[in-house]
Amino acid sequence: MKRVLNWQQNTSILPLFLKETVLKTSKIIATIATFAFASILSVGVAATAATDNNVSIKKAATQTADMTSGQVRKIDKETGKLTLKHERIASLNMPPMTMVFRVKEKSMLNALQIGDTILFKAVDTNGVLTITEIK
Ligand SMILES: [Cu+2]
Repeated sequence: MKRVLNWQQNTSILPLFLKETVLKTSKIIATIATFAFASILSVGVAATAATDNNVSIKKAATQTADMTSGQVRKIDKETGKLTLKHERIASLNMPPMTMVFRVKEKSMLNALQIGDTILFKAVDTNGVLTITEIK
């Protein structure tokens, strides 16, 4: 009858160095498994990031570089103020919201009507958010 060596049952008869080798191998296999799993996770995260990028690129295409899309809610030609419901303004790190802006030139408001969707560029000048350009 052929005798099958089972290391778990026969560890007492195995030389010490062999037992250590078996333990080390188990640890290495566990480490490799962990790395493999981590790699699969990173690939998953990278794929998700790529998808997000595609969405951003599509959005940017409709906005042009540093301009943001907004809808005109209120126009005050007297004071040169414009209320917009705007999308995220990347350059100002501002989430989407409805707010009042000052315009650089009151004449910029002449062509606008409530409900218009515009592209605008806003800058922070000493805490005052000013629209410098409207398309
Ligand atoms: Cu805002």
